[in-house]
Amino acid sequence: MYETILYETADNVATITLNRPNVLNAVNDQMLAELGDALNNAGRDTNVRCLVLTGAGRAFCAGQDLADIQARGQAISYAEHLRQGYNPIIARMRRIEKPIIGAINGVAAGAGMSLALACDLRVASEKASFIQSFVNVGLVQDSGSSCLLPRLVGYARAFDLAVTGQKLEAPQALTWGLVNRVVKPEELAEAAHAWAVELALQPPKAVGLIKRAMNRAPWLEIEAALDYEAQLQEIAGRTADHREGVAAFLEKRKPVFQGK
Ligand code: T3D
Repeated sequence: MYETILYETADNVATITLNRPNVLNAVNDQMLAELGDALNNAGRDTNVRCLVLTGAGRAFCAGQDLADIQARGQAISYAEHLRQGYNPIIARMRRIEKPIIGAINGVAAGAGMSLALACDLRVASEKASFIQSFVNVGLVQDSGSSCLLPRLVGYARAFDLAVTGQKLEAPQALTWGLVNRVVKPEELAEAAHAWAVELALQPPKAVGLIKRAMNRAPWLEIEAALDYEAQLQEIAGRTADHREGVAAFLEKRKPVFQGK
């Protein structure tokens, strides 16, 4: 049983809800532990083919709980806190071979924005916004923002957001390619779930390998990227789902992918 998050599964989709609404779902150590555990569960569960990450109440996530920072003082180093707490979660989100949709229901600030960026896809409420709040409290970007944000919006926009700590509203985030879709607040949960169900019907192995390839390819020379694609295609090409996809096409019917 979790106390700081909710974890629900339906229709081959696991929905994780950050659930400390009184503090805009600010992240404390218990939430880090529970989120890590939930991601591991979703990763292991073969019935889960897609994840949705969202927030309870009016915010997605306000980043690290600043009251906790003040209370802990210098008792733990910032580097260790990140290495033990946030970094494994962001790495897990990027490595888990299932799509993660961020359903961004409100403000995503600091490490909360990093969590949103670590999703594969983002659908945002019209009320959502994004803030690289780190600089506003005299800190630097962490939890992957320095890496993930420029890849989504380009260096100049990412740098501007990072050094000013200004709010990026959902419509602008859509124009910049930071979110895929913007919907009315009351439609967000259903839109995210419907999208996740759609993705869950895709061949899971192929989807997972696509995520693996797209995580790695940006750091490779073209020859290495081509070879990596060939390696992954060898794996995908041996799946029953590949044979089902080809058969369904030739028989003019919809494929049913079993994840095998
Ligand atoms: O080692 C390490 O852990 C380092 C890691 C650092 C990672 C980080 O994430 S650093 C950045 C931390 N986050 C922030 O600096 C954001 C702080 N919050 C805000 O700037 C604002 O709350 C928002 C812009 C996100 C939203 O503003 P607004 O006006 O809509 O709401 P509010 O009134 O400021 O907040 C509502 C309540 O949530 C309020 O509590 P109250 O007065 O009703 O009792 C506020 O204190 C609380 N809250 C919001 N964010 C946090 C928080 N409490 C603790 N920590 C927060 N991050």
